[in-house]
Amino acid sequence: MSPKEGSGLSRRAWLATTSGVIAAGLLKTQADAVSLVAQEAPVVGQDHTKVPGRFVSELGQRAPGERPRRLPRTQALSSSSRTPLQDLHGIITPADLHFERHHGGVPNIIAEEHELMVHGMVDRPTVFRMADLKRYPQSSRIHFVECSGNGGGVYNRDRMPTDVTPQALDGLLSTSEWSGVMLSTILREVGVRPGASWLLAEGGDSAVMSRSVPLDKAMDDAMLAYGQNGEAIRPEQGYPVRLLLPGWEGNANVKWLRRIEVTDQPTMTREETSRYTDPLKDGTARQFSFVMDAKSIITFPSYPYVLPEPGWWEIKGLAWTGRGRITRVDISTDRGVTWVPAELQVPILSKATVRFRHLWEWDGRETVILSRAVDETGYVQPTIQQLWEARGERTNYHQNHQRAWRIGADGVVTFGLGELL
Ligand SMILES: Nc1nc2c(c(=O)[nH]1)N[C@H]1C(S)=C(S)[C@@H](COP(=O)(O)O)O[C@H]1N2
Ligand SMILES: [Mo]
Repeated sequence: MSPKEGSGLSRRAWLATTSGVIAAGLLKTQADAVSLVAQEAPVVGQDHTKVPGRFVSELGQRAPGERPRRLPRTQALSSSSRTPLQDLHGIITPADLHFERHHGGVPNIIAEEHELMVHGMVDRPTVFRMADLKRYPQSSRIHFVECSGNGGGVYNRDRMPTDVTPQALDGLLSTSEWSGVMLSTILREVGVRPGASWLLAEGGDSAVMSRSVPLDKAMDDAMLAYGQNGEAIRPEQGYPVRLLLPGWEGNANVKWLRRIEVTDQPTMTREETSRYTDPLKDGTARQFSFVMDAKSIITFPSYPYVLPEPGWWEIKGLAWTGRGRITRVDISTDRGVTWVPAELQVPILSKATVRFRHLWEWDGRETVILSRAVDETGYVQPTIQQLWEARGERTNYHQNHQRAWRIGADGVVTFGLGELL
């Protein structure tokens, strides 16, 4: 056997690492052989039972052919990058593919220098170092983080593009196993005074991003997270510690957390007055729209896939809700006229993404496919018309309406929302 002719891959490397050199006795040690193999990219057609494999390494690496990327990679202080939802399996986002949203860039914080001050309406104002936080009981929980701007901005009634990927549309969504200390533990430690009802969370980045959080949420399931998928939280996600508010809009999940002030009212920071309020159709705006409503997206088939032939295809996607568990995801393969429940893939966790799948026999005719999530409160993911009817068309935040993909008779898949207007 030999490498395929004209493959462009190194025939020399193949010869060097297999029969030629080994048979000639030129390789003296196993290490000689491995170093030769390890330096070369995969060779098409190579018989891997005939050459030694790589040795162990301190850090693992992706297969060279697998290149999922966060997109776009803009160079600006205020910027974002999106998770390639269509390339992932299961519900956990690899830490290096977790979406990013920074208002003032990523600070290079040295964990040993970092301090978290907790003060205000408390009995014992305290400065915590990371080593202090890690002495408290640890919790680990799987939760999504989603920017409330997710899904907005890509389209509106006048501009309905068709070349939109799941990543471009809803890639400001990621799920991790977060580890840290429950905020309630720390608040009990400092002793919250009677009359307190809110707190201010402040970030240690150049944006000094700050948000007000109701005390109820802080005492319920809020976490000071220092771990992400088993390792230290990444700098892009708030190293060494972030506020995690499960199910609440990404913005309130303050990264690089350096200060918590317990108060008896919201502080009305810039991020909750000029930003992160939702204009309504009557000219008013709703404020403190913290909870992320139920949502779902089909990630396969989606743009830019092309279905090569009619027949059985598995529709796959993700559903999530900030109100608890997803109880059902319905699929329509006929433009929203009829719906059938998809299968939900375990685990089905509270305030975490859930995988759904539905086996579909495509008859080869043009159609539009949609998904619709239902959560444990009975909330049903609305159509875009229902969303516009309730909230008007002037906000880019909390755009959780049903997503749609058009399947052409030629199998070409495109963003299909425009088909339904
Ligand atoms: N300190 C600080 N916290 C922050 C931000 C920021 O710019 N600075 N961005 C917020 C926004 S808008 C979102 S959507 C999430 C994004 O979290 P991620 O970058 O870990 O995905 O962090 C929030 N927390
Ligand atoms: Mo955000």
